[in-house]
Amino acid sequence: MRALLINPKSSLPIDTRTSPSLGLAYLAAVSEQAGHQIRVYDGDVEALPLEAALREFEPHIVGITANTTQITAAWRDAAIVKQVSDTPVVLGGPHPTVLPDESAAKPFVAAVVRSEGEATWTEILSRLDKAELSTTGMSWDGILGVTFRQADGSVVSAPDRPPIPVEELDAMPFPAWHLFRLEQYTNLQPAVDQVSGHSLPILTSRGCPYRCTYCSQIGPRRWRARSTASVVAEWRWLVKERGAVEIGVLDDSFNINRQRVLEICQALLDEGLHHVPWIMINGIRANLADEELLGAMKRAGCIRTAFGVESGNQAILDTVVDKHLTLDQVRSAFRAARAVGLETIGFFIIGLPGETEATMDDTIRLACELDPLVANFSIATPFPGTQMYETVKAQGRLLAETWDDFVFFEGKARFEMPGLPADLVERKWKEAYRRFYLRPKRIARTLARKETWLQLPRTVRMAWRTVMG
Ligand code: B12
Repeated sequence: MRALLINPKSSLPIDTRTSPSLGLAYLAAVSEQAGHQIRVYDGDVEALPLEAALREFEPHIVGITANTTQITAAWRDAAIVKQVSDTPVVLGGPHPTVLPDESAAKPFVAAVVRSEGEATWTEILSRLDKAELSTTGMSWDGILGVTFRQADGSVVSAPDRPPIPVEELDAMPFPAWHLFRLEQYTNLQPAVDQVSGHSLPILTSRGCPYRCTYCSQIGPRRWRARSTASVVAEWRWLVKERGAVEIGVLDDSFNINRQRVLEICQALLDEGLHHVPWIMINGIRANLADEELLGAMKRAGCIRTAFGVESGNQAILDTVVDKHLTLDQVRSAFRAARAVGLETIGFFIIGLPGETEATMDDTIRLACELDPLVANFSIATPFPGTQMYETVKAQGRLLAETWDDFVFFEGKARFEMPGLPADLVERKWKEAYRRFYLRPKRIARTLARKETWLQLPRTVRMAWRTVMG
């Protein structure tokens, strides 16, 4: 059967062409393995309008991925599918996972797939095949992990599908990058890297044992890791077969098992793959990083690591973020990264529930003290599926009016709490960027990097928007 997988066009004020969707690449790979024909339509890079792609490919089913900022666009695309034909549309990804009923109730959505989608999606394709490609002859009943609308209009959810068992992760096919127009993407961190060639992501483990309050809980808590052999086989394939000149590790928590990281690094060295630079897209745990581990990463080709610091105030980290991290651990991880010559990115959040001007100042001061290559300050955004969302709904006031407003790049606070007005947060967020990036030492460092000059138009545009906007 023919299935079309869509990443809806983003309306964010950032470049979302940094990375092709790994979720869709996995869904495409398992569908192809099951004998289906797949077309991937990434709205961010496609030249062809969706209607034309639908007429050209004539899919029997359409799957759309969406996080919160994409959900309105996903509904728009689903409605377009319905205008063109009667093809069933299935939604999946973080937003439908945390709020499945909302999407399943839409007349243009046939079903929602919650959480990890590979097995559920292939089961849907196989049922549709058996029903001779007609949803009227097909039952959604009993497909684990699915939420759908019944004939009487009520929405029901089948029980959750158990996560892919750890021992089966290695058997997964590699992501189907051949279905993506890879030349249309930038690279994974275009603000700081100048890469000519494909820069591709890899997922070496799934899940996260921590439960930080700002993070959407879209999957099981249990951390499941692929074996070193499987990770390195994909790494080799990305470099040798898919032409990757840079690799970005996308794991939520890459360094939960120290021994595994050391083994992966040793294997990359043994295979001569350390000549291809790699970076961490998500923060690794600072409490589990030391000089030995970071040194091994550096020797294995890692050029840059990120750390989720979030706040410079210990009480906020403990009681608001539930981060299980001390500021001493943060300082020591950054020191260790510097000692082994790794570049760093620090992720910080401004305006968490319970913050005051003083705690936000602590965060800005800590960022300046740690002095990473990139300090990324987000305005706290209560995405659905997070504990922060529940806290704000119970004790504060959401200012976002639509799901499209759930972005922090525009310098707008999306909620207020008693004692934490939006204008204070917005002011501190701008101040954070100004105080961090406009230090003389910092300006000198930025000017000394060749990438700054190669990326000049982009850097000026971003700096202008942040500082003046
Ligand atoms: C990489 C990444 C990005 C990249 C996106 C690259 C890309 N094109 O995918 C960038 C940096 C651009 C990004 C940006 C943002 N991101 Co982001 N990102 C991630 C991250 C770290 C990994 C995503 C990933 O590849 N996962 C691995 C794949 C295998 O999983 P997956 O995509 O979820 O897909 C699986 C299932 O969801 C499901 N599935 C997904 N789609 C579909 C579709 C169908 C039909 C079916 C059946 C199943 C299905 O099956 C897949 C395979 O198991 C996640 C964290 C995480 N753990 O997922 C956050 C995450 C997705 N991001 C998040 C957020 C909030 C954002 C931003 C909104 C941030 C902001 N403030 O603006 C922006 C929005 C960007 C946009 N396009 O609109 C949240 C989403 C929360 C929510 N409620 O929506 C997450 C979950 C982080 C978190 N835990 O809070 N992000």
